[in-house]
Amino acid sequence: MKAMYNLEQILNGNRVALAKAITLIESKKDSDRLHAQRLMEEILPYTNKSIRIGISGSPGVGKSTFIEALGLHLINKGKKIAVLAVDPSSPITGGSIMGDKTRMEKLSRHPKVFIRPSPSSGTLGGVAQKSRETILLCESSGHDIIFVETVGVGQNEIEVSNMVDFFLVLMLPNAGDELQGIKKGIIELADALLINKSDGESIPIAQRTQAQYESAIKLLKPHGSWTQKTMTCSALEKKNIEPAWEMIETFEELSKKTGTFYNKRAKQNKEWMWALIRELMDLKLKTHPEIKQLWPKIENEVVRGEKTPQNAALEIMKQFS
Ligand SMILES: Nc1nc2c(ncn2[C@@H]2O[C@H](COP(=O)(O)OP(=O)(O)OP(=O)(O)O)[C@@H](O)[C@H]2O)c(=O)[nH]1
Ligand SMILES: [Mg+2]
Repeated sequence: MKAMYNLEQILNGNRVALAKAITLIESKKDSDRLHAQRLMEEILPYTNKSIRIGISGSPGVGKSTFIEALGLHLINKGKKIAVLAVDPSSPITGGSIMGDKTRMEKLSRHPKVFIRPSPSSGTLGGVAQKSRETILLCESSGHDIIFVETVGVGQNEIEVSNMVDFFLVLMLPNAGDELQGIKKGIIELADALLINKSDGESIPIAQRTQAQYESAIKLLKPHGSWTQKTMTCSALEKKNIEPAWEMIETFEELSKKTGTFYNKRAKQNKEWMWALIRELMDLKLKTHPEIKQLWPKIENEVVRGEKTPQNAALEIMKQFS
C-alpha cells in the first residue's frame, strides 16, 4: 500500500505535511480509511508529549483573543503551539468559530503556530473523533501545547473536556446575574474559571463575579488532586495571562506527580474506544443489507404506534445476529 502521507515530514514538523495528514483522516472516502488508520498507528509512539488545553465559553467571551495573548506569551518562551477548533453544532459553516482568524492575527501568521478549523460535522466518525486524531497528529509533529477552542453551547463542552488535560472556561463579568453555566453543569467540568474582560469599568464587577464563582466552586468535588481555580483576566489588555499559564503549569506538575494526569488520559482513551465501537456498530447496522431493507418498515410501524420501540429494536437486532 503506497502511503498517502509523508511520515518523516510530519514528525519533522512540516506544516504542509501535517495539514495534508489531517485532511486524510477527515476524509469521507472509504479508500482513505485504511491509510488514515495506518497513519494513526504509525504516529502513536510519537504522541502524548504535549499538554492539551480546552478553552470554552459563550460566543464572544474572548476565547480567541485569550488564545492569541497566551499563545504569543508561550511562543516567546520557545514553545510550539497548535490551535484547533471543535464546533459540532454548526453543520453548514463547519468551523465557524475559527472563521475569525483575525482574532488571532499575530498568532495565525507565526511559523511556530499551527491553526486548524473544526472538521465539518458530516465527517465520518464525528467531529469529536477527528479532533482527537488531530490532537495526536499535532503532538507527533512536535507541538508542545495544544489549544482546543470550542464555543460553549450544547454538548460541545462535554466532548472537549473529554479530550483535554485541562479544561478552562471563560466567563463574562456580570455579578448580580445568575451565575452563568451553573445550570448546565459547566462549572463542574471546568478546571479553572476565568472572568475575562476584566478591564476598564468592568473591573469591580469582574472581581465580584470571581468571588461568587469562588464560593460556588467550594461546593464542588475537586478534580482528583486538583481544586478548581478562579481568576480574573483581560485578554485584550493582556492582564493576568502569565499567572493563568503558571496555574496550568502547576496543574500539570501536580497531576503528573500524583498520577491523575496519566489516569485521566487512560480513562479518556478507554471511553474513546467504546465511543468508536458504538459508532462502528451503528454504521454496520445501518449498512447491513437485510436490515437496510427492514428498518424503514419497522420504523414506520413504531411511528404509527403499531409496534413498541422495544419489540422493533429486538426484531432488528435478531436480523443482525
Ligand atoms: N474589553 C475586552 N474585550 C475583549 C476581551 N477579550 C476579547 N474581547 C473582545 O470581545 C470580542 C470577541 O472576542 P473573541 O476573542 O472573538 O471571542 P470568542 O469567544 O473567540 O468568540 P467566538 O469564537 O465567536 O465564540 C472582540 O471584539 C474582542 O476584541 C477583553 O479581555 N476585554
Ligand atoms: Mg473564537
